[in-house]
Amino acid sequence: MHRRDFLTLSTTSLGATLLTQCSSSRSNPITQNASPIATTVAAELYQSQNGQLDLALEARPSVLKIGNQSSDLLSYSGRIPGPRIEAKPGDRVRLKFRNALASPTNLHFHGLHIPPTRPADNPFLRIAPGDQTTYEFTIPQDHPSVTAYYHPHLHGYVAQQIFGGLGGIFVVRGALDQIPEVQAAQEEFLFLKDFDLSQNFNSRSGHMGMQMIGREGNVLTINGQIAPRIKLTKGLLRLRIVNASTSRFYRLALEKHSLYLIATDAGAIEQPRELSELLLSPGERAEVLIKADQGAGQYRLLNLPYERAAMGMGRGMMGRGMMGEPDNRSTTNVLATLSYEEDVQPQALPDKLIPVSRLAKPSTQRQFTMNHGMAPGQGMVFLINGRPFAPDRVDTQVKLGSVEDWEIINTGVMDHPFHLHTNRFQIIEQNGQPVATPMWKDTVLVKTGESVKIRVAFQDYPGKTVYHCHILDHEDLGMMGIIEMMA
Ligand SMILES: [Cu+2]
Repeated sequence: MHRRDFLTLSTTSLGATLLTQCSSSRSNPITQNASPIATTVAAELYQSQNGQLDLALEARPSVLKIGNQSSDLLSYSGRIPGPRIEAKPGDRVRLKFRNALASPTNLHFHGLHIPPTRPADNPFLRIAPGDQTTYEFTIPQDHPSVTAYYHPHLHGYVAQQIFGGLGGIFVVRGALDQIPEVQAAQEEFLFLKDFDLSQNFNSRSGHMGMQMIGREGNVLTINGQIAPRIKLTKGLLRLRIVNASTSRFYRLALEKHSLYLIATDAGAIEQPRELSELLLSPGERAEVLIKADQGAGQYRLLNLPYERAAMGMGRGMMGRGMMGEPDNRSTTNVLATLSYEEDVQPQALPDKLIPVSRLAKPSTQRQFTMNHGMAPGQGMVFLINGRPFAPDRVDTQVKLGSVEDWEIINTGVMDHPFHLHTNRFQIIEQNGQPVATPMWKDTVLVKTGESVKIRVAFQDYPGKTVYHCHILDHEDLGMMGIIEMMA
């Protein structure tokens, strides 16, 4: 029962048989972008020492190689993905940030429960080209273990800057990392990002049609590499996966292996759940364990087809397909190859993970309807409750300490992943059906024509922040609202 609830929520409800079908089906050719070039390379790592983490980060234009092709990209300190940042509850983080881009920018710490105000996670901060600022915050003592994601968040520039390459992983280590079976696993990070290397940088924003559907690139990477090989030296693999793409969805499956989900965006679940596939929309993260129990061999990590717009919509009205872009709708891609040899012995899964507390009954119910419309002189705009984003308007006021239920309804023709900053939430209902498995999320996919009810406890931090669609072209085109948390 619980398992079924979960599967309908986080996957496209297709069974394990799909794996063999898509490997052999002619209408679903598997494309491999290039021959595998390397094993995964860990991103440069900044770890806290004695409760303090000091680092400098610069957003800058960079010529970097993706596969064999050098390209004009954007990076944090010359790296794609940006340096991996790791801290622990109680740590003080001080991040000196410089903007060497040609456009204004800022940083959002997606998945961290820290103040939404300056100098922490303020999405309204505008750092002009050439300027610098210091971000400074403390990871709360009770912060969960998470795989968080830092990226630019200045309205109007987000999609282009993320599509250019900006983004990195921010890990908070804690109780989940100390579970013996999890600790004994081989840990790998998968930072999923698509690129358009075919044109010069400034023309890559795509025509308006691509922005409407949400721009996608035809080069798929993991940690900046095309089809990397991951060699297992242990019998249990822990994958910490971030969808860091601007718009692309990933529907992941590993040949012959189940994925055992252990954590969603904003924390661990209570016990591992077996999945045949995992759907991640932009901004979502997940952690899965994989048992090396299928015999020595090579197994492909696949990205299965997924349609994120109502039938025909992407091809006709929005101009996708006219671009000649390979898309997710009919193609299975090989994202990586996992391999292990005979001497790798399967290791046990943990029985129990971390309790997920049930939130109190809500004092307030709200509805948020996501749709799109035409605005005079602007063309298509993306709307929440009929309004596009306005920087000077507070859309939603909540009281700190209260619990609220939000029903998010998608009446448009495209899927929209809904993200709330600062406070994580639980999914209570999907299309009117209760969701029995408690899990912590900060981004939830609301498919076209569907509705999701989430429950949020507003904790700790007063101030203004935002909620928005995490297809970042949609966010830039207006699908964002301002929330003020009142002390
Ligand atoms: Cu959207």
